[in-house]
Amino acid sequence: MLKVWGRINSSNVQKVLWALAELRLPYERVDAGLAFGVVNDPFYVKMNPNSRVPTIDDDGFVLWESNAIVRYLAGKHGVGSLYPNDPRVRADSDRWMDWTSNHVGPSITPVFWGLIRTPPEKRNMTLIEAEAEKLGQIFGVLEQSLGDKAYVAGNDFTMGDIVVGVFVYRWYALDVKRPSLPRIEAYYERLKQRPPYQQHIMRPLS
Ligand SMILES: N[C@@H](CCC(=O)N[C@@H](CS)C(=O)NCC(=O)O)C(=O)O
Repeated sequence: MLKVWGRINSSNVQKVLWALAELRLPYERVDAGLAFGVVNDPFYVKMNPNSRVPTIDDDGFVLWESNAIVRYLAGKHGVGSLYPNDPRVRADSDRWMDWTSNHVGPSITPVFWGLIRTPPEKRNMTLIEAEAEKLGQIFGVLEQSLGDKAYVAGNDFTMGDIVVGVFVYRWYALDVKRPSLPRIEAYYERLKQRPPYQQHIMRPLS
């Protein structure tokens, strides 16, 4: 059975768990990372020399990098749904995955760590507020692109929505100033209707 290593409060692990749930695939999960340790154990480093989560083992095929894992699972089990048949729609979906890594991730990480994993007296509020403001501008790009589409790559839910959706939840769950972005708000409401999103993503931040 497919095995996943990673703690459930990691955004990168959550992407994988959400994809597995959308695809209705059975799996076994092992807690790893931060307080759970494991990531520096020799057997783990052999699988994932970055000592990060998530890692999967699919019948002997070991893979790390959450976006690559989502693409792999979608390509193996979700052709025509999570993994669009049309190369252009697929590339569009894929592009939003890279967009989160290159644009959203670098700004949301210091905000998340500052507000959720740093005691109030040690928080660098100047940095947190500056990055939160940048996030408003970054999500403005998604707002414009959504137009009248229901999802990032069109009117169907695809793999790109999994990766973007994890960060949309975090952005709304963090206590920061946000500009009004009605298309993203409607998109977020749409995602909230999905049971796998409720189960794996809409969790208290920790
Ligand atoms: N680019 C990697 C990043 C992996 C990563 O940094 N994961 C974090 C959790 S979100 C981690 O392993 N942190 C250290 C730990 O949990 O011990 C991916 O997308 O899988």
